[in-house]
Parts: sequence; C-alpha cells; structure tokens
Amino acid sequence: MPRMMILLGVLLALVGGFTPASAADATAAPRVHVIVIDKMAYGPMPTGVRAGDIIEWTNHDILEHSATARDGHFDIDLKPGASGRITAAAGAIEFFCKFHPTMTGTVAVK
Ligand SMILES: [Cu+2]
Repeated sequence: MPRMMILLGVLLALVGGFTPASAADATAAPRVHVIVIDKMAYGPMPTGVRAGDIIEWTNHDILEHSATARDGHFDIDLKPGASGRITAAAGAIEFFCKFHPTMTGTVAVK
C-alpha cells in the first residue's frame, strides 16, 4: 500500500509538473493584438499584452493614418485598408497619428 501511495504521488507530481509547463508554453507564444483604426480614432487598446507579442494596426478608415511612436521607435504609414505591425517591448507604448495628432493611444506591455 505505501508503494501504491508513492506511485500515485509520483504520477500526480508528473501530471502537476506537465500541466503548468504546457500552460506556460501557451501563454509564452507571441499573440497578435489588433488595434482597429476607424472614423479618425484608434479602437480599444488591447490589454494583457506581454513583451514579445505583436501589436498590429489596421486602418479601416477612408483616410490615411499612421502609428507613430512618441519615442521615435516606429513610424508606420497606414493607407486605407493597410496594416502594420511591431513586436512589443515591456513598458508603455505611446503612439499618435502624425497626420492627425489628436489621435493618440497607449498600450501597456508587461
Ligand atoms: Cu490619422
């Protein structure tokens, strides 16, 4: 009986060990967070963004816009229907539209 308990303990440890590992792998895979631009505005800011994830801007408007970093790290021109991507680094990503500077957004990246 004690042997059985040990075996059971080992099995549980293995299962317990594998479950978090696979869950960690799933969350570690880069995810794509889309910010839709429409009617002269950036759509809702994505939440839960992690370093290494992709942030994508998609322009659904009839005007050209941009996703331009405040710190100059990126400057993506987005003609109507166009998309552009960056890989997120940890911190606050602040951006605006260089054609319409009242359009602004900030994404928090962990
Ligand atoms: Cu714009």
